[in-house]
Amino acid sequence: MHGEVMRRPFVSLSLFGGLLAVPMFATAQIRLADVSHLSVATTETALAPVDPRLMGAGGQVEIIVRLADPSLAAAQAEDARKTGALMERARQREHLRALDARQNDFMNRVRNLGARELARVRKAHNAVALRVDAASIPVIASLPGVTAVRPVVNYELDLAETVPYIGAAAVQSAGLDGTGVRVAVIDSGIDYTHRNFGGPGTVEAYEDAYGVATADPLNTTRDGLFPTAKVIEGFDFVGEVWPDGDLAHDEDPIDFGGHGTHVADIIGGRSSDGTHRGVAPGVSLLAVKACSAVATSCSGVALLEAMDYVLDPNGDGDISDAVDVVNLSLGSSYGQREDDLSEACANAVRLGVVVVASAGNAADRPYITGSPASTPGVISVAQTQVPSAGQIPMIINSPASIAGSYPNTETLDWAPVNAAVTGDVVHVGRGCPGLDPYPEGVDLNGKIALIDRGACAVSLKIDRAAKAGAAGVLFGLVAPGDALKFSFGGGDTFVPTLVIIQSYASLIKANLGAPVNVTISPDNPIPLIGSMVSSSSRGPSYSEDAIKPEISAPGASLSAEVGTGDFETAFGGTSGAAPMVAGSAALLVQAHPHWPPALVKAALMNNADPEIYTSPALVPGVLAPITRIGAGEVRVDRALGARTLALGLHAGGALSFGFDTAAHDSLKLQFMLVKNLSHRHRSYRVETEFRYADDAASGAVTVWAPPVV
Ligand SMILES: [Ca+2]
Ligand SMILES: [Ca+2]
Ligand SMILES: [Ca+2]
Repeated sequence: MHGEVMRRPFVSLSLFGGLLAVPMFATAQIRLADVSHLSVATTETALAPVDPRLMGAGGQVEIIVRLADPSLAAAQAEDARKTGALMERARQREHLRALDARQNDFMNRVRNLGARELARVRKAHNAVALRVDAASIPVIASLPGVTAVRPVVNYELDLAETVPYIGAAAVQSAGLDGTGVRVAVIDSGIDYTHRNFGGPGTVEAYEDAYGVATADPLNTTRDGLFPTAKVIEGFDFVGEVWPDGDLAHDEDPIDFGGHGTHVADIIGGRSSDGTHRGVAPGVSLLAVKACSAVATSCSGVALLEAMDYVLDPNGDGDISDAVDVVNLSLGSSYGQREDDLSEACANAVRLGVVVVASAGNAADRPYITGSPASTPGVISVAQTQVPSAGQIPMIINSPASIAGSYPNTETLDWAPVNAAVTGDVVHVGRGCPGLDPYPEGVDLNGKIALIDRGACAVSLKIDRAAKAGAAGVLFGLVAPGDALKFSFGGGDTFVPTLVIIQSYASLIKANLGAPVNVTISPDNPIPLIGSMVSSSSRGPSYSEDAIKPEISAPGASLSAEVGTGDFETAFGGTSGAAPMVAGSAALLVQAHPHWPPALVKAALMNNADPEIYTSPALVPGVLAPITRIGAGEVRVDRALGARTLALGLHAGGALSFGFDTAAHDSLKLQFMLVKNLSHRHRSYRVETEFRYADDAASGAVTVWAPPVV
């Protein structure tokens, strides 16, 4: 036993003394965690949609160009579905030859642009993969027959990264994959036609199941396409209209918004070709739709219906068929026990269902962590960085008086720093197109534009500066606080951009006479492995003063993108972290089908990695507070190897001593259960230590524990 639970008491008794003034209202509407990074390609121009991730790209890039003609699967899907007959082999070959000829025509055009063919596909998808100069993308998007231009997926950032990192690959190769375990995903539905759920993996298959618009009746009926071998049941408690209209029930929980599809894939995806695996690729999934198809909200009514449903999926009034694990990647900030969904979750846990919920994306603010994650028996999940993450600092080259590396920055997915740029800084003010004329005589050619936050979409400001010739952009905040991300709000021309904090912007402005020469470079980022994502919500829980979140996992896994057939995009926030833990729980349930949820939770918490840092870029070497990461980052392989478990008996797993005013001496006593899973006698020496040296030095808290158990 590592003894983490015993040597990490909640010792910050006085730290929270002044913090009860935190507003204790919860927002009225349950909301999905932030999905603003899931930007959508524009469609109002004559150009084919260009994925926003390609905007602002420079140099050689790898793209996939989707072509208009139906792929072989699409060409016969309609016939096959209506007649039950596939094309004859000769006709299939003829169709492939026709597609090949069109692809040849297309390639002849783009070779003139210097494009190099990487691959072409015609059966599940009609597309060509190219390596091309980014400057050619608008031309390619305007060619006849092109329907979409997207980046080639970078597999260094996908589940092949996060699944091994948390130990799940080792568990899978040892023979455990969640087979026989049923996991309910209460979310926006699941796109069960996607390749990563063993579906046909074509846009056409999705359209057969969902239709082509939210008003299409196909998304209310099963059409013989649902359930599937992977997504074995489900229900839609929301319909496609809410919150713009009434909730509506239907029997087809197919996803449109995309959130639930990502979550389900991270938990238990397994592609038909075997190349893509979630944490527990053998699980059976239930798609329980309680969140809007057209907004990021989840209905409080539908969520309760969903919780009823997961306890009795066959609706016969007998809950012996309750699911094994429930994932809720959603929440409401400042979660409290006076919450219907939290109560429903508590009842499910009591029945024996493992419930996993995201802690929230409301950042490092004490008590802000949301419900239902704040429910004692629920496993609350914080978000840590994926192993490959890195932070790009702003480098000031001159003047010498301020030269150096400035790490408090953020990058923007739609204006990525994909090449190094160096230049003198020109301050253009707020810079809103049509609202804020640039200062007289400004020349941005080859320069780095410093733009102030405010008044209009960040992307429109960057678009304007890029079109004026700027080589890069520093986007300066105008109020104190850490750097933050901004979502895409229009525009089509982008250059490498860093968001910088107010003090950096002020420093530059004060030295502009010099001039100030700056480099923005993707080379040598500060590694962020083993650290918090700044947006992950902090605990403790409001109602119980208990340790929440309780565990963490890397978010931002590359995972299934709804309605695309076989595409994947990065999915982050604690919404992406919770399913890593839900999948891990499923592996434990398979190994130990009789364990109550408290033991599953204890195994995960006892064996997590506590060496997680706050921010290697901003405060190197400072461990993250327990109220941000709980027991640490999940390691499911270690959890499965546990021979002894230790769990607190009062606060849902951890040993939490709660809040105290520290105005007088007080003594707090808590008990924990130590469970020997082996058939041998074991004894452990118990040691206590403080997480921070200044806590130990203050002498404010004395911890006693039995020396041996
Ligand atoms: Ca349908
Ligand atoms: Ca539906
Ligand atoms: Ca039943």
